[in-house]
Amino acid sequence: MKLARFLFAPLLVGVLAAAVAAQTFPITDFEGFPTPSANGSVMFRQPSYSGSTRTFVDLNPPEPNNTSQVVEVGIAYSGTKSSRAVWQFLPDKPDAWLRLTTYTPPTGTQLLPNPAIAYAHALRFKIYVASGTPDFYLTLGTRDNANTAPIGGNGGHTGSIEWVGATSGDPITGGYTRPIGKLITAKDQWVEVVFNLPIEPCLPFASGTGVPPANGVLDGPQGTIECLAFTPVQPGAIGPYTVYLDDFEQVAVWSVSGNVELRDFGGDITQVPVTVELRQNGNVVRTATVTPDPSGNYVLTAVLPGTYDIAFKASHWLRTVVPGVVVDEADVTGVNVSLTNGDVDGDNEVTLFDFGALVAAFGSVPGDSNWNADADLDGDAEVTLFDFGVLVGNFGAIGDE
Ligand SMILES: [Ca+2]
Ligand SMILES: [Ca+2]
Ligand SMILES: [Ca+2]
Ligand SMILES: [Ca+2]
Repeated sequence: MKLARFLFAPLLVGVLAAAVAAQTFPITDFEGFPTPSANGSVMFRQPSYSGSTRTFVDLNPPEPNNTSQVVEVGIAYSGTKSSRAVWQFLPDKPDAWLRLTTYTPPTGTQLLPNPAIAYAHALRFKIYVASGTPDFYLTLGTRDNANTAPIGGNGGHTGSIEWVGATSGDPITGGYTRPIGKLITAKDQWVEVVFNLPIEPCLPFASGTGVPPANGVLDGPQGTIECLAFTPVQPGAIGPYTVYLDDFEQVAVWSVSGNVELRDFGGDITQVPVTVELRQNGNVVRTATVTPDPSGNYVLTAVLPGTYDIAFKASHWLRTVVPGVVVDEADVTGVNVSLTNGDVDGDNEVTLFDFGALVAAFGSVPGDSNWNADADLDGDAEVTLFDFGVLVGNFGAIGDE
C-alpha cells in the first residue's frame, strides 16, 4: 500500500452541518468559569501579551479593547458562555498580525493554561466574528513538545512552535511569521474551524527556539495549543476585531479504505494515481490522491466524522461516486469501486474526441513524438488495436458527475 501526495482544501472552514456520532475529547466549553473572567486569565492571555505581535496592538481604545476573557453576553455556541477577544491594530502597520497566546508564567494563576492536544486527532472549535471585524486568516500555533498531559491538561510552554494550517507566511530566518491559515470571512454567525492535525499543512514558526527546532512537522505524539494567530487578509486592517470562541475539543479521525478496480488494464496499477474527492452537500471538502497497492487496495487516512459522497477518478478512467459513506466512530472499509476505461482526454466521457486522440497516438510507443500515455488504455506501453477495442467497448459511457 502506497499513499501518494495529499491535496486538501486548507482554507476551508465548514458551515455547521448535521453531525454524525463521533468520538470526542472535550477541552472546554467555557461554561465552568466565572464571568466576566479577569482579562487574560482563562486559556488565552490578553491580545497584547505576545512579545512578537504586541507592537502592532493599539492600547488606547477603552475596554473591551485588548481583552480576552470569558463572557456571558448572549453570544455562545454552547450554553451561555464563550471566550471573547477584542483588539485593534495601530495604523500604518502593514505587517500587523496577532498571536493570541496561551501561557502560564511560573507564578501565574491562569486557568486552562497551555492545553495539550494529541496529534492523532483533529482539533475543532467554533468561532463567531462580529460584523465590522476585518477578514483574517486563522492559524494554530502548537508547541511541539511531546508532553504527556491528558487532552486539555497543562502541556507546558516549552518546545518549538509549528504553524498548523499555514500554507504560506512571511519568511523569517528558520521559519515564518504572519502565517496564512484558514480564511475566516463569516460574520455574526458561528462557524466551525477544524485543524485536522494528521494531515494539516504545517510551517515552522522559527528554528532554534525549541528542542528540537521547529521543522514544519508535527513530531508529536502531542503538543499544546500555544496560540491562535490572526493575520489580516488586507494587510494592516486596523479593526477593531471582535472574536468569540467556544467548544474547543478534539475529535477522532478515521480511515476509509477499499478496492479500486481499474478495468481493462494490464499495466502496473501502483503507478496510477487515483484522485479521491470527499464531498458534502455538493461541496468538495477534501481532495486526496491515493495510489492502489498491487491488488487495488487503497487507504485514505484521517477522515473527519461525517457523511460523504466519495468520488474516484483516474486519468483515462471515468469517475465513479460512492454516495452516503458514513464515517462516525470507526475506520470504514469496503468502499470499493470499479472504474470504466476509455477516457483518453480526461473529460469524464468516452466520445469521438477520445477516438480522435487515440487515432493521433496510434502505433506510438514511449518516446515517440505522438506518444500519449492516456491513449494506452490497456497499459502495455503501445497504442494498438487492443486500445481501440477498449474504447469501442465503452463508447458512449459517461462518468458520474
Ligand atoms: Ca459555551
Ligand atoms: Ca516539529
Ligand atoms: Ca473523454
Ligand atoms: Ca496499449
